Amino acid sequence: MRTKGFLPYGLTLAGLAFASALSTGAALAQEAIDPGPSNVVTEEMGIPGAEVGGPIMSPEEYARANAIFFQRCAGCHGVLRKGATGKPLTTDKTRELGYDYIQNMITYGSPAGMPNWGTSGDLSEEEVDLMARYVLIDPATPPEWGMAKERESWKLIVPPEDRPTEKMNDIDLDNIFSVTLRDAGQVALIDGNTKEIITVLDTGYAVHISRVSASGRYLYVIGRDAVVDMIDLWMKVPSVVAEIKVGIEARSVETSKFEGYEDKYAIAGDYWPPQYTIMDGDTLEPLKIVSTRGMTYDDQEYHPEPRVAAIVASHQHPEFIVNVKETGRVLMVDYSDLENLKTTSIAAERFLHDGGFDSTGRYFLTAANARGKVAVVDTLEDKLVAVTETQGMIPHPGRGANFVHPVYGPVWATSHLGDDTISLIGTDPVNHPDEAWKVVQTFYGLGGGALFIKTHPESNHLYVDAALNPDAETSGSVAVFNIDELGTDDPEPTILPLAEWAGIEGGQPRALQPEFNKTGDEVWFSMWNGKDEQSAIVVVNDKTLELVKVIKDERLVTPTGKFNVYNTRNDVY
Ligand code: DHE
Repeated sequence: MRTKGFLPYGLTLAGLAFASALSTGAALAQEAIDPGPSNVVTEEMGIPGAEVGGPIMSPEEYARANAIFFQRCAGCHGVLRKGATGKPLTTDKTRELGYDYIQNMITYGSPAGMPNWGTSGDLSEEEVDLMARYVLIDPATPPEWGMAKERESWKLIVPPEDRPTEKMNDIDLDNIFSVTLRDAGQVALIDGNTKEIITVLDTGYAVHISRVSASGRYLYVIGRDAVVDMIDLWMKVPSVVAEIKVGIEARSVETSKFEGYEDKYAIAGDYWPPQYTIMDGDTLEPLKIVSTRGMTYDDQEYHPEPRVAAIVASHQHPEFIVNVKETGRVLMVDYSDLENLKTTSIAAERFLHDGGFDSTGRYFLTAANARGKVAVVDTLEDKLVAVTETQGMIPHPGRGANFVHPVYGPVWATSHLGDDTISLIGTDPVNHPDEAWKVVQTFYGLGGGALFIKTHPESNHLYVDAALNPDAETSGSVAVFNIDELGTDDPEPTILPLAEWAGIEGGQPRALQPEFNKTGDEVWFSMWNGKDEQSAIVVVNDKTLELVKVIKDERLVTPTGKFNVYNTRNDVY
């Protein structure tokens, strides 16, 4: 039995035999560990507290824990552990909770959205123990990443003049799915018609999202390690033509879509350092880096780590719409004059995360997930329109789902990470002014741990996953609602047991992120399993809700996000 409090092994700081060795922790750590795929951080950070006789772990352990923290935990809890989607893990909190509580939480997770890292097999018992000790130590601050480092990392693999002048393949580019192979550090491009893998490309680690240039020619992907890869879909076999590392931790990338600026710029947002980079859309040459550090929108206190979450490209102005999580600001970044950069800073809500447009492309709805709200921005007027309580715990829409409700007219839907609530928000201020920006209906999906919700203009179905639910049967299934039947009080979903259909044995394959094909008659799901387990993609007929195909291939390692080129390019969701 471990003691509650800071010293899990019942040791005193002064009594640690290896304490003196820790003052050289950084140097040792550099040599001793496998830095992992995303860990510039690990290489440059010493152990906080080492100089005063702590902490309670060896430099080797600390470096490993750092690697795991940046790969698994920092996204929700923050690099400085101040919390956002996940709870704060600063030592005033963790030492109060104590080792046992933390070890249990990491092992079993919670229905409120904390993954069951231990029982799912993602972390071994020994790694859970390591992480429980690690969060009892103060966080270290990782290094900065400015223009010199960005330029040094920039590789123009095929310059624009050496690229094809016309499409060199007969692939239906609009129906390609760009599929993240998370733990392999790759994306698979899958032909949406034949369902064959076209190619598998090396990218940054754990690509978070794929976005497509306005012309549909270039695909941009960003790894968790902030490596952006640009893929030319016109080549005989689509290939990476440029690459850059824009920081240390990142989640978002987007391209300029306004008329006259098609394919001209790309933008990437960092979690660490908190900043965004605007790049040349043809080459990824970095042009402008802007820090997001500053004052929170409400208390107006300085925040050292306001991370860039979702970015979308405005259809109304030459602007990128940049969510800054911790300050609660939506930045409308005008890219028409990069030298004299104009930015409208919209005070929205904390902690902004993901979101998407309404069906008209004018309004941007984005989750302030730790506050249970959705902020609505009018991208024509560049103004906040509403901040709406979603009535569920931790709204997590992905880009959300737009459809016409039988009673309330056009709505946008979000699911929730913290519980099974699905909330519909009215989006038509002209014909349904009483419902606009209000929650018009809530009903219930499969369980907590829902990450993504999706429909398509051609579909009469609304799909919701529960990918992070600790229960294997729940996380392996998806709930489908008939949109025509949403007029009733408590609509009942059809449950599709996708893990069973996929016929995967072993691990906990999680049904993740519904994504439609171009024509909207098929919907694809990732069956996301452990790195050493079998994963798959399951394709379902949207009209009949029957299985079309299970795509299995040994190259499909940990598939997560899937992005249909046409739907992503045109913001169809
Ligand atoms: Fe995501 C979207 C951040 C965990 C898969 N995720 C996003 C976006 C952000 C984000 C900011 C919106 C990008 C945009 O639109 O520009 N995600 C985070 C986190 O901070 C978080 C909570 C923790 C972390 O450590 O990363 C997190 N996300 C996950 C996962 O665990 C998922 C399931 C697998 C993974 O790769 O780590 C995951 N996130 C996705 C996917 C999208 C996404 C598939 C795009 C959904 C869409 O349909 O647009």
